[in-house]
Amino acid sequence: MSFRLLLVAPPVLHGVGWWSNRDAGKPHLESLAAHVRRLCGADVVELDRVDEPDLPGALAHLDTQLTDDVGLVGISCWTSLHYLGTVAVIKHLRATHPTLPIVVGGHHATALPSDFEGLADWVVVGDGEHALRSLCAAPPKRPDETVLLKGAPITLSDDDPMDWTQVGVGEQTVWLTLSRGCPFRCRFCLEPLRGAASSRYSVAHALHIVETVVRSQAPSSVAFADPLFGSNRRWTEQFLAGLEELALPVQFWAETRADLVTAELLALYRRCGFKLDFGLDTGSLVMAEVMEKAAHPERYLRRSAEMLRAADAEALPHGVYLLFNYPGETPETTRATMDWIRTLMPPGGASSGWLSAQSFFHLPGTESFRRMPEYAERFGSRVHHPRWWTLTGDHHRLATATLPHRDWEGQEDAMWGHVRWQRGVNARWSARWTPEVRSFLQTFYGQRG
Ligand code: B12
Ligand code: SF4
Repeated sequence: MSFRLLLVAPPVLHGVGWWSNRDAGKPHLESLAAHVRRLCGADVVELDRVDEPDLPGALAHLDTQLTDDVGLVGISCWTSLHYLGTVAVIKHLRATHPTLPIVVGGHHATALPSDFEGLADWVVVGDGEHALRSLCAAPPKRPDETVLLKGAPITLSDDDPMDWTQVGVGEQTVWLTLSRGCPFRCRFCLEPLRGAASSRYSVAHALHIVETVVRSQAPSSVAFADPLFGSNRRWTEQFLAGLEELALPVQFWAETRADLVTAELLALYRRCGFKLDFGLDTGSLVMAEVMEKAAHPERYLRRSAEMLRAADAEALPHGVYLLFNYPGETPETTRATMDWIRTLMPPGGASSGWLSAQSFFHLPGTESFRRMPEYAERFGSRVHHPRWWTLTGDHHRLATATLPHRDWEGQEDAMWGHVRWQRGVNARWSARWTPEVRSFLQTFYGQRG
């Protein structure tokens, strides 16, 4: 093997609360490494969780990995929170190893490749597997200027190059991606604009992957990093039926939509040992339409309410995710969502849910990012820090500093009323958890620290 590729997860420099859960795995880097291993050596370096959280500590750790055989460094600007860490790593490498070629990829790089102009040698837009393979075919040389590489979408097939006995080694939670792509077009999400192809492993291969990972690594949980788990009903039913038969001694986690499930599926998810998170986002008909949550917002909310009640009746541990303050949100739509949530829990019923209410953040690569000028005109929306990822400071505070609608002017503090409201809802919901649900969630969160 002529050279080695280092795939670097850069430090997250201003994530504060946003990045508090450092339990995110690296299925993206594991997939990239597996796809080039026949051409060169490939290793993953995680600077987002080195012992020293400070930048000098992270760079010192990187230096220990930079042996003479390293011929290419790939940096994953996976989210916009990674931007300043990516720039810091590039500058460090340029100062210490000026001839070493650098390629950058990831969701932020895909959304704004121009952010790396004059910094990286190559910027990969989209899925990185094919583009990286072409770069690694021979030891790469630095080009004169930054070159944009359009990554061809990856299609998952059962003939995959992954060594599943090696993914997430030593992790309590192993992250697995069994499908790519999503058929929906929610405007706050980056998936619809990045042009990923829709593909998935066959049910038999997916079950083989999960079984191999669990038997070889004995994790306490398996989390699915699919953009939208359960987007294909038939596949999901067959996969869960197979998983139930395997009776593996782990807990599972996935993110899906309430309008995609059925009461039978919810029961199957529970019997398999899942905690399921539902990206509901809003209970307001107006906002469901603005966010483009579904082609028929009324049907979306009706179906979601039925299924969230069914999840409680089934005692399936689950999370309900809301996104307040998306452009167009008014005090009325906020109240509509809160009223809608109240209808989920009739007096005296049992619960197995937990509510997570977030405030909209401005993310490059999304339809909402593209539409800001339109929202400004239509709703009077404003984004106070349009390039927050380039600023130093609390990134969560900077990215969420927006005015969703002119109706909030003069009462901006009230926009954050959902934080206190959420606490009250969770106190009521958790008081109604059964002992089984409580014990499941204690184990689930206990593992994550
Ligand atoms: C699953 C997931 C998570 C999981 C973690 C998954 C994991 N890796 O462990 C959880 C739920 C923890 C999570 C959290 C967050 N997430 Co998230 N997440 C996703 C999701 C749905 C799938 C990611 C995934 O694993 N895909 C499959 C893997 C195999 O590939 P991939 O990530 O797509 O990477 C490919 C390319 O980006 C490229 N690539 C990546 N790195 C590199 C490097 C090089 C050198 C090259 C050449 C190419 C390349 O090639 C890869 C392989 O094809 C994406 C949306 C999506 N559709 O992708 C959002 C997404 C990445 N998340 C996002 C965000 C913002 C977050 C949070 C900050 C959100 C929050 N509310 O707190 C947190 C971060 C906190 C944390 N501690 O991680 C945004 C990023 C957008 C942006 N501009 O920043 C996305 C795009 C969702 C969105 N809103 O649109 N997330
Ligand atoms: S938020 Fe979920 S359902 Fe909506 S487009 Fe993104 S991945 Fe698909």
